[in-house]
Amino acid sequence: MITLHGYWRSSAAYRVRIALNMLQLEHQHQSVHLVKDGGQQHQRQYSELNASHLVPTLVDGDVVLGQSMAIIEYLDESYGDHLLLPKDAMARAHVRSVAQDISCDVHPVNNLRVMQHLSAIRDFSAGDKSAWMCHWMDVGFKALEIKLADSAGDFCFEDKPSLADICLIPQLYNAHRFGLSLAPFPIISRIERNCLALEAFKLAIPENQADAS
Ligand SMILES: N[C@@H](CCC(=O)N[C@@H](CS)C(=O)NCC(=O)O)C(=O)O
Repeated sequence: MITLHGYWRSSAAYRVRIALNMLQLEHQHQSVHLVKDGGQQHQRQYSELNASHLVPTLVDGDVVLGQSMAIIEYLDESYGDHLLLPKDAMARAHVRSVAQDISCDVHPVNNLRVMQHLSAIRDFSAGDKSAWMCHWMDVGFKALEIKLADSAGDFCFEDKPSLADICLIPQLYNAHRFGLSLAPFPIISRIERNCLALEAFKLAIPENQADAS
């Protein structure tokens, strides 16, 4: 049985949940509460699985894997026959390019540990944190809206959901959570509506997870 160690509000874990659902893989969840007890990601039980102290971690038999993008590609290649990433090298590179606009350029600067460090060294208030996060999401979405004008249909790439959509939707969840207006992003908003109409995406919504509080 595949086990996903994650947290309901983790956008990186949210990506993997969508992928597991799209691939229709039987799996179970193990909650790692990122705030309780000083952050369970720092406890030995979990850090022995993931030396980075970050969720998610996937356990599939002998395979123990961190990093959501690596996990999703592993699942897709092992079980999905390239359902989530195109077989064609150029098309695959374009999907990865959009996915990495979010996973490499937006998400890391808004991570919990970055926010905690800013609070520690600069006395960031809750309002400062929201403004910081919205700034980086806005920068990322502005670029994405332009890129997607060339590629999007119902989804980021034509009419088939891919790794790009899997990264976009959790980032949009954070945008709503922290109050970023999506009005300037009609293409992104259309893709969001289409993704959230799909069962695989609906099941993965943070509030639908057992550890949601
Ligand atoms: N690049 C990693 C990022 C993982 C990551 O940043 N996870 C966050 C939650 S979305 C986390 O565990 N944060 C805990 C912390 O900052 O202490 C991935 O894609 O898996």
